[in-house]
Amino acid sequence: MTIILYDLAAADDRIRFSPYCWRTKMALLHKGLEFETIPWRFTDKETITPSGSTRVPVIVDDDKWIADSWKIALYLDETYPQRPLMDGDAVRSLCKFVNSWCDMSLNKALRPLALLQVVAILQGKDADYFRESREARLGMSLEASCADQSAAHTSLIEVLAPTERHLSDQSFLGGGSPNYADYALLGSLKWLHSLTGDPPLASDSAMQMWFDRMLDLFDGYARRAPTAQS
Ligand SMILES: N[C@@H](CCC(=O)N[C@@H](CS)C(=O)NCC(=O)O)C(=O)O
Repeated sequence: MTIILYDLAAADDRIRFSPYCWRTKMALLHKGLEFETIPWRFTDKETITPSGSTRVPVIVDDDKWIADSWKIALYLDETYPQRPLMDGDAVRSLCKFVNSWCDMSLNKALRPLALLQVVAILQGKDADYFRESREARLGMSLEASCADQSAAHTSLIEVLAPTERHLSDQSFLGGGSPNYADYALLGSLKWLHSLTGDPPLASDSAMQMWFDRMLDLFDGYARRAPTAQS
């Protein structure tokens, strides 16, 4: 049975830029499950009402609706134990930490590099909703929050210092092969990549080499996905 994934899209259906939906797509690919994505926009709330959520990713698997990228990852490992995303309690626990670090630290550092680019690829009521909701949350205009791009680049390098060190002598956060921690990290960087075509990583960095490896996975699925610049 094909799993349905509601996947955040720009005005152009082909541009899929949600960091959380990217986690879920990579997780589904890792498990080798068949899935179909449905383009979803910020104001399409009714279409995902059965999930009990107003946010994506949402999956529908055999009439079961599941929302939230972390809950979806747990559901997939429980329901389809082959090719685990998180093999055992200890790995699951560390992946949960990486997931929270991406949500709370990395995505925050990426925001000033991403928010204005998001408005630029939305249209009409979605662009209005995104601007109003984010400005209310930030307590300032998007322009003000994105004003200092140079400081934002410096913060991003600082936030990524631990992953740079971690990846300097191994291929993936998970070790010799990727696990859900890699997909959480990829999701965040793929957010910026989908918007700008280029996450700002130094070309000789361990992070850039890791990012290239991640884009190559699953026949280059994440590399082939169109960006707002392609
Ligand atoms: N904790 C959730 C976060 C999901 C989330 O924030 N999704 C965004 C898209 S990137 C969304 O649907 N936003 C809808 C809105 O802002 O109304 C997860 O991991 O799935």
